[in-house]
This record gives sequence, structure tokens and C-alpha cells, in this order.
Amino acid sequence: DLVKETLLTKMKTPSGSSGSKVTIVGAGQVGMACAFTIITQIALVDVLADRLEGEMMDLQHGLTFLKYMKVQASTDYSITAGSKVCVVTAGSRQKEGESRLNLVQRNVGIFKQIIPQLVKYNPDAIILVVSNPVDLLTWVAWKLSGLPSHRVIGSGTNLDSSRFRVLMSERLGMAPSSCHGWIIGEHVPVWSGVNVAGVRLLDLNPKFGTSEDPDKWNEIHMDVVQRSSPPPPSLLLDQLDALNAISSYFSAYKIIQLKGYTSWGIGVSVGVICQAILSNGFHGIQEEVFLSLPCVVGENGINYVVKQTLTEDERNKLQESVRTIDDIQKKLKL
Ligand code: 6V0
Repeated sequence: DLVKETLLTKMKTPSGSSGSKVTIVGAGQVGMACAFTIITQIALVDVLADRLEGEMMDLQHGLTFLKYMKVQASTDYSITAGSKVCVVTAGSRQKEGESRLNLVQRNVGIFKQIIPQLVKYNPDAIILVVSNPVDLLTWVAWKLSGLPSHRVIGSGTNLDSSRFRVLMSERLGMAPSSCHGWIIGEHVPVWSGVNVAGVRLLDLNPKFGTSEDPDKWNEIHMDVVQRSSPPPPSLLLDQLDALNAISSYFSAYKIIQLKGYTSWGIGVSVGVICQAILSNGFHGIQEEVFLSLPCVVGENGINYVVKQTLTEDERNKLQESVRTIDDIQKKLKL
């Protein structure tokens, strides 16, 4: 039930992992952009020892100005132990004229080196796959990990949805955070859900998103999928339709053409997913406190906590309560 799911948070047995440590495998452009966005304890792993050391030192030198607790880096997976999330950005780039199947197969070889090691040191962690083709490699990671499917996540179209919202915001002249729309599957824009402040744009324009729309809103989607340039000839090689898991290659093509790779958009998008996993709390409360929130109780104790929609002022007041309680707790001797 959508209303129930949106309104209530199901209380589950704690996951077993604690803290907020995040492992990032692959210290390339994407991995480092993820590291920079995830403000927490980080373990970096790569096969290139020199690059790892350089990136670790570079990041560590800025720690004074950031809130990172710790940055570790090694080619040895033992440093990843105790991670709550393991982000996999390692991968091989497509070689000139290489078929897609061949590229995926090479990345399967890379994942065979990575995934069992991550599971060995982090049996309770959540694996978040970013490497492309992301949907296929998420399946590969799940198969190799032996973990239940809810613990293996792909970054999927999170970035594509963000690109869609940015383009929508440019058209409407308002902040992307106020423009709501989702790209799901590979490239499926959910036109029926596109809204601003709960007003569905489809209700305002019945042809919205279709090819008959005089305002050509579907160009936004085309732009997300293809940008303005056609894909490189090597991507038109065989397997394209069969593999059908290539979203980020297409949507990122223009950026890759201009700067050689994409990093910041995906870094921020992955960072937000990690924060959502790490701060599995209520109203942004991180401290270990007991305080009152509306609950549904039953014979098991708390079954649900109601996800209230709070104003900024109300959230601030709640945070004040948290601080008051937390300050006293810290002074108690147990
Ligand atoms: P990059 O800069 O080449 O970095 C890849 C890193 O992986 C390198 O440092 C390699 O040394 C490392 N690596 C290779 N093999 C191994 C291994 N066996 N163990 C550990 N590390 C290894 O690539 P970049 O960072 O630009 O991209 C990484 C991946 O992210 C690619 O597959 C991209 O296609 C993918 N992206 C996915 C996006 C998404 O939306 N899901 C978006 C952008 C990029």
C-alpha cells in the first residue's frame, strides 16, 4: 500500500553492522568523487598502489577542513572490515572496437576478484554497485556475493533522474529540488509522476511527454538519454539491444566527449544513497537518544514509526530536544 509505505517506517531487527564506515573499491575518477561526497570514515581499495597512496594523501591533507573521521587506503581488503556500505566503482573502460559483451565479461573477471573479498571482511554490509553496465554488474555482484538481493544495490538511474530534474528546472526556472520526476528501468521516464509541489504536469498538458506534445517536453528525456550527440560508433556495435543495460553510457556521452569521463554528478548521487543507508534514523537524528515520536505499538513493541512531514522550524526544535537529552546523557556515569 503506497500511502502506508510512504507514511510509515517499518521497524526491523538492526542490521548488525554499526558505525558509518564506507568502503570504495576503485580509486578512479568516479570512486574519488564518491569519496569526496561521502563525509564519513572511508576505506579505499584499488589494484594500483601508487594511485591509492596519492589519492589517500591528497584527501587526508584536506581533513582539517572537512568532517571525515578517517581515510585508509590499501590494495589489501582487510582494511575494509566493519564497513556498512561497500561501493564498487572499479571497472575497465571499453577498448577501441571492443564489443559490449566482451567489456562486461572483462568486468565480471574484475568483480570476481573484488566481491568475495568484500563479503569475506564485511558479511553484513550493503554492496552498492556503480561500475557500468550498472544493472548487469549489480546482478553479477549479487550472484558472486551470495547475499540476499536486498543487500546488493545498483546506483541505477539515480543520476539519470537527477539529470532529468535539472533539465526540467532549467525549463521552469526553479530549483531542481522543487522539480520531481523519475527515470526508471533503463530509460523509462515516468511522465505521469512528474510534478511540482504535487501538481502533475500531465494534468496541465494532456500530451505531456508524448511525441504529439507541442511544447516538446519529451526533448528533456531525449537529452537525458542521448545528450545532443550520437553515441560513438563503437557503442553501436553488436549486443546493444541484447544487453539493454547501458543507460549511463548514453546519458553521459556528451560529458565524456567534453572532459573524458563523468565524476561529480555520479559522486554526489552515490553519496546521497550512502547517507540514506547510513543515517537510517528519523528526521536526521544521528544521536543515540530516546525521545517521543508517534508510533504504532503491538505485541512486538514498536511496529511502525510515523514519518511526519516537519517544517524546518519544527525539525530545528526537535534537534534542540535531541541536543538537550544528548548533553545530559554524555555526563551520566553508567
Ligand atoms: P577509472 O578512472 O578508470 O577508475 C577505475 C578504477 O578501478 C581504476 O583506478 C582501476 O585501477 C580500478 N580497478 C580496476 N580493476 C580493479 C580490481 N580488480 N580491483 C580494484 N580496483 C580495480 O574509471 P571511472 O572512475 O571513470 O569509472 C568507474 C566506473 O563507473 C566505470 O565503469 C563507469 O562506466 C562507471 N560509471 C557509472 C555511472 C552510473 O551512473 N552508474 C556513472 C558514471 C560512471
